[in-house]
Amino acid sequence: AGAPEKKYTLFMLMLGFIALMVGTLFGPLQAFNYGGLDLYPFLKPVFQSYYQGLTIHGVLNAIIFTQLFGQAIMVYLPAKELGLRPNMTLAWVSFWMALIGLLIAALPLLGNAASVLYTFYPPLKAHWAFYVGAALFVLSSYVSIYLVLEMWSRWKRANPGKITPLATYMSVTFWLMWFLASLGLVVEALFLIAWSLGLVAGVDPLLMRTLFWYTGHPIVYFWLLPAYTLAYVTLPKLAGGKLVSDPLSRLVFLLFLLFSVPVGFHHQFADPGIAPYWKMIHTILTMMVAVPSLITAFTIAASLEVAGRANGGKGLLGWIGALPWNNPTVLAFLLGFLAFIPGGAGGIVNASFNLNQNIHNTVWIPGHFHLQVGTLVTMAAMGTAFWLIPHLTGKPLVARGMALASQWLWFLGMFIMTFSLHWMGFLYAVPRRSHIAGSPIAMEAYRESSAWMVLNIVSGVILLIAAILFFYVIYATALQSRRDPERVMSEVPFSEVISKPEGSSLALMTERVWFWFGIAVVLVVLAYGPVLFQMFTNMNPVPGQRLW
Ligand code: HAS
Repeated sequence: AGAPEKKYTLFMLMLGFIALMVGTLFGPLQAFNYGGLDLYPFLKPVFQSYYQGLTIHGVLNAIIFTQLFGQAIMVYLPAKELGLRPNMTLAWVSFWMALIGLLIAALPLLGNAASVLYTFYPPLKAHWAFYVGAALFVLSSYVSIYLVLEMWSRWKRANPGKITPLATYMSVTFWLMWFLASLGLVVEALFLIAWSLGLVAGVDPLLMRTLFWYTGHPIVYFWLLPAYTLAYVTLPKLAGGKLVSDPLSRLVFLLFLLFSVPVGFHHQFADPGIAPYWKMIHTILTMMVAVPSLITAFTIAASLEVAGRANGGKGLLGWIGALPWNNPTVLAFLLGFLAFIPGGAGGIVNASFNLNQNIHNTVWIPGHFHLQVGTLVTMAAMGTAFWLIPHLTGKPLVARGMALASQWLWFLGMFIMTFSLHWMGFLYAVPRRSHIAGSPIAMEAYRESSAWMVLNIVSGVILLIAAILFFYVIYATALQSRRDPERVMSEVPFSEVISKPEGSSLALMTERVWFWFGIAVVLVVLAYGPVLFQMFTNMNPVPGQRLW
């Protein structure tokens, strides 16, 4: 594999994909549940319940896979762009912390002692090993933050006055955003560990939920931004074109740094104990954080148009057909972004204080986030694996046709599933996270809407086939003995840009990263400070309910 950072990136990436594979296999079981088909009784005694399966599905896919993908991509891209090697000792420390944390958390998950879902709301109480393992896993990302900031400052010292190259800028703002965003989870973890070990008698559920959502919304941008980074810095080139504007792309990441965090109350519109005006402030800030995605829609679509026209596409829409749909990486991004349009629109419905009443805690919500993280983010990772694994190993992609089929099927399966979930949540208020066979309320809502819910079974089967094809392709690629450096990309396909950062006042303004980070901190203090102060001073601890 050559350079040591390649080996590190491959290990992080593959560990992430193993987590995704195990987590994904539980997906069809959730989909079948909403189709009225409960397969969990057949999995006993290995897996005990729908809730155990749902916890494994959510934790592995949404928390483990996404973070590992970020730790692979958002360290490797700046290293290649700057031509610098990260501190390899610390890079491996981060890998081992993630792996050991994952294994510690996996034991109670597999033993049904942590079936608390990926939101782990008290008073549900998991075994302490779950919280300790998860904390160690998350802390490994702090090492990644250091790796990137250290490379960046090394580059800055050698290049005084120059504008940070784009992928590195995206990576630096991404990791700073995550540092600020993760603090809620870190504080919550301290409470939960003490509580699960019996060191404190109880914890306050509202405070825990608030700390959780402090991190829980920006974490979705922590999942999203590696996909956006790849879309900005590699997709235009892979599609045969150029990125239209470097400064505008930087602005997007700066806006995410500013607005990702102070928005968490939009998950708590239905919670008592938070005054409505605070919820309204978070609604407005949430609308602000949609802006960088709207800019992304423009910049990526315009860059794709440049590519399509360079490939010979003519007329108003002819460039779309001229894009390389037969390149599995490009295909994955195109389909992922198409899904992101209704997903983003649904997000704006969720964020609208009053509309939220209609869809909160219904299956509309998993419909929303399977378009976002389940489709765009996952497809960006899958699509990138098709060139990145060959690039890292020197082994060419096998079964290209299967790679293409996996992406079409994944998109189709997610489309059918999310369509029916949105419909069912919106029109029939089918509750989310409900074991249909075990919940009379869910059963009643389900009966009214059963024709739609059957689509979930169809989608579960399609997604299972898509997953088998995808995992076959990547493991067959990585594990083959044939190396053929001629047939793999030897360099990261960084895109050229049309509008450059040099001489741009916008680019100069965004370059003052620490100043903007300071503003982001101030915004968070204003949007959260008074409420958190009140919650900490009026704690109302409850003992909790052990689940094992
Ligand atoms: Fe969300 C709940 C609001 C984005 C994930 N969200 C969730 C949950 C998850 C999640 C996991 O305000 C459930 C948590 C739980 O378990 O309870 N979300 C938003 C808003 C956005 C948003 C306003 N969410 C995401 C992303 C996620 C994600 C991204 C994962 C990666 N979300 C909410 C709210 C809730 C919520 C409430 C709580 C609801 C409740 O009551 O519980 C925005 O950031 C969305 C902005 C996006 C856009 C779309 C732009 C379109 C683009 C595509 C361009 C297309 C191109 C294609 C270029 C405005 C960029 C060209 C193609 C060719 C072929 C030419």
